[in-house]
Amino acid sequence: MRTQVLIIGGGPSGLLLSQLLSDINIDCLVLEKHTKEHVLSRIRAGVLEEGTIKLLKKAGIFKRIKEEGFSHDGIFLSLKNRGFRMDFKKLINQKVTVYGQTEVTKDLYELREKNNGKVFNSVKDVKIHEIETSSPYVTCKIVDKETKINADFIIGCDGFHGVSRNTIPKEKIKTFERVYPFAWLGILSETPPISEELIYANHKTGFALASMRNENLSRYYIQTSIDEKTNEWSDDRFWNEIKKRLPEESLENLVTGPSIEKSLAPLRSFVVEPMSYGNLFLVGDAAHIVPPTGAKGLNLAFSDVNYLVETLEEYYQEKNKVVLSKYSKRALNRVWKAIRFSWWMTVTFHKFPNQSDFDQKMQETEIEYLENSEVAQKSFAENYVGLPF
Ligand code: RFL
Ligand code: PHB
Repeated sequence: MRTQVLIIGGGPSGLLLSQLLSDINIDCLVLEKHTKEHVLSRIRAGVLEEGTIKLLKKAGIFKRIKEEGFSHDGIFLSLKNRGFRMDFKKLINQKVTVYGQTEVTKDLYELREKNNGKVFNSVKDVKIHEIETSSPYVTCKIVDKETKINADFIIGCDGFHGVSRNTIPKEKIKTFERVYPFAWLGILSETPPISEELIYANHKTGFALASMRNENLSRYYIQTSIDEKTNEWSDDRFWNEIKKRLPEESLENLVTGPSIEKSLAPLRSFVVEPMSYGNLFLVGDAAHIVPPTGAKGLNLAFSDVNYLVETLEEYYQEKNKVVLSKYSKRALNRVWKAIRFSWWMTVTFHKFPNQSDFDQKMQETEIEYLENSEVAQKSFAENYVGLPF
């Protein structure tokens, strides 16, 4: 088998990349380790930036986002059970859209199927070869049949635990990492959301986030220790804990009910530099991880996709390998800014083990400054709605 661009990973970034490349007549195929059902069972991101929406529109999947997504002009931040609103529309005339990653991925799968895109699921033993040469290839098992696929380029869209990044010799890349000493316990519940907009809360017992998927589907998270077991968190225990952390004035709107999903996510900041090696390019979580506090991971994966499509388009027009080095530079420039914002949100809103009184005061002062300074709010808003790409 042969293709121009071989994409490893059929998550949101792999699927979007394959659609946008097909749209400009670059031949590509996607190899995904899991079944489509498994990929669509993962509950992850909820907030889409304007740039992401523009890119999804360009790819041709806006209908359902427009009908079912929610435009949010602001968010609430809360300190010591008292909330205040950040009005993005008033501050910078921008908004975000609440529409789940699961739905984005479903829309992308449907579009690839409609356009006869080549997406292979349940592909095992993906191995990358000869990325330093001009004839890289991948070997894998497609429905238990050993397969070799030659390509011009191999793209790692295979997430943090994929194979692509680890194919690059250690001495050719530098990694930057911070692992946070806590996790997020998230639940999905078929109850109306507590608030029309998201609430991010700093509380002495830990961070809490109230988010949503639709009028009757709420998504809540609380900070817990990393070694927590989800089966030790009954729904009652979760609701009691989150009630302590959210703003007091919102609690009268809290509708509790059984959870339909419960999961624990560790928090980490991670970047690999550069984001390419030879004819291998890394995209999204394969190259960088942000803690979910800033709602940036999926959006960042999609801005990588945008830069890579532009780079590959230029390459195939000009057949000049020099243009390929632009991708990593352009992507990293934006990645580091999202890493900074997500790190800042994380260290400002979470309780650290043995946090000193001084550190506590710094968190409180950061949030109070934000509440009272329009300049600080504008800077926050610019980052939260997403820097342009
Ligand atoms: P994904 O989604 O991990 O997809 C990678 C795909 O590659 C496949 N794969 C392989 N395929 C073939 N061979 C192999 N050897 C393979 N190894 C892996 C996997 O099966 C998978 O299908 O990476 P991608 O596409 O880069 O997308 C990144 C996003 O998923 C991620 O950044 C976001 O979910 C992060 N995130 C959020 N991002 C936002 O922009 N806004 C949010 O509000 C937000 N909230 C979140 C989040 C992530 C969370 N968790 C669970 C980490 C909230 C949470 C709780
Ligand atoms: C979500 O709805 O899952 C969500 C929203 C905002 C975040 C993280 C996750 O910052």
